[in-house]
Amino acid sequence: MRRVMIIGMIGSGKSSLIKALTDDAKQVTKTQSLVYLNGLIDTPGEYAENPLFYRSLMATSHQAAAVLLVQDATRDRCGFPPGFAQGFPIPAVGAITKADHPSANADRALQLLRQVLHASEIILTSSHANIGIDELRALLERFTQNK
Ligand SMILES: Nc1nc2c(ncn2[C@@H]2O[C@H](COP(=O)(O)OP(=O)(O)OP(=O)(O)O)[C@@H](O)[C@H]2O)c(=O)[nH]1
Ligand SMILES: [Mg+2]
Repeated sequence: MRRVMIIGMIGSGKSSLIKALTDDAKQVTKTQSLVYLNGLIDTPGEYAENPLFYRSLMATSHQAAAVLLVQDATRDRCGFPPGFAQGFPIPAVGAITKADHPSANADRALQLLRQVLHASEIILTSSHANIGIDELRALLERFTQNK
C-alpha cells in the first residue's frame, strides 16, 4: 500500500489533521509511536524534534510514497533543519495547520515552511474549522492512489 508519512513538531496538529482527513471518530491523543492508519503514517512530534530519531524517520519513509511536513501556524519557528526534505528518497509536500487559531500567522508559517520545501506544494489547513482539508486530501491521493 502506498502511504504518506506525516512529520512535524510536538503538538503541531498532525494527528488532528489525520483525523480530519480520514473522518476518524477517535479522539486525538498524544502520539507515542508510529501509527499506520488509512494510507497515512502518523509520527510522534519527538521524531521531528530530536535528530536521534531522524534515522527512524528515514527508514520508515521507505514504506511511504511521500512525506507531508507540517508547520503550526501559531509557531514562530520551523524546527526542521535546512535540507531536511531533500534527505528523503520520496517527494515532500507541506501543510500549515491551525489556520483558524486566533494567534495563527499564515504568511509567517508559509515563509518558514518554504525554507525547507522550496517549490513543493504547501496547503493552508485547519482541522478544527475544516479549512483546506479536501484540497489536502486530493493532493495526498495523488501519491497514495495510482502509480
Ligand atoms: N485551533 C486549532 N487547534 C488545533 C488544530 N489542530 C490541532 N489543534 C490542537 O493542537 C493540539 C495538538 O494537536 P495534535 O493533533 O495532537 O498534534 P500532534 O502533532 O499530533 O502532536 P504529537 O502527537 O504530540 O506529535 C491539540 O490541543 C489540538 O486540539 C486546528 O486546526 N486548530
Ligand atoms: Mg499526534
